[in-house]
Amino acid sequence: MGMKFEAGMLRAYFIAGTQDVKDKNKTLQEIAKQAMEAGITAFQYREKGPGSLSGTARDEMAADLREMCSDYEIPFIVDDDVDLAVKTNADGIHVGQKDERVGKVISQVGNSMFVGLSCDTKEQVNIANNIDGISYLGSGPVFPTGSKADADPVIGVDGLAALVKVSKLPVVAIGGITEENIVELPKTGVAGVSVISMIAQSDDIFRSVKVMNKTFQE
Ligand code: TZP
Ligand code: MG
Repeated sequence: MGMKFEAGMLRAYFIAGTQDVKDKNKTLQEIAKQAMEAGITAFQYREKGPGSLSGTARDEMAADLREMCSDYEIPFIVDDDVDLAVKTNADGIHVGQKDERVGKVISQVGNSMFVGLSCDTKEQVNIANNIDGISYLGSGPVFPTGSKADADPVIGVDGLAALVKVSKLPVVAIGGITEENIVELPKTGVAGVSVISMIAQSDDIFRSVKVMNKTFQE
């Protein structure tokens, strides 16, 4: 059994894979370690798209990051890959609408880890509301993102608020969130934000993580 899900885990949620490291003088492990020291509340390993690792290199990276999360007592969440999640003893798995169907994932992982699901529309949220075994929802992209080539259309701050309103589960915002536009999000009722570039490409990871935690402090 991994860490039990709590909504506070969604406050400052960092998502990253090797493809998100643009400064070739840095490693993903170095960036993740700084983010953990700075106080992120969850880490998702998402190795996907151009520049991502596969095979043994990916498994070794996952094992490194898994161990760091354990050391810092931060939930380790795997994007989209049940086998990798099971192999690494992940605390959680996150799936999208286009990934393996969430019901199948829930039955595969049982109660060994928690499950997060991305939802873009109110219809998807209503379906998720009636599925047992989902712990939290991720939104569709709130702002335009440079980190996902096949991202769904932007939903905007109003679209985000509409999803939160119908959701029975805590919602984490995603997509194009910066230290500037993050101030627009608490009024929507989201539990927090999940970001790639705001941390992976930050010139000051401590400052960036502090902004996330301060914006959503209880
Ligand atoms: N899903 C929807 S947008 C996105 C993902 C994985 C990318 C978010 O990255 P960034 O850099 O925080 O916009
Ligand atoms: Mg996905």
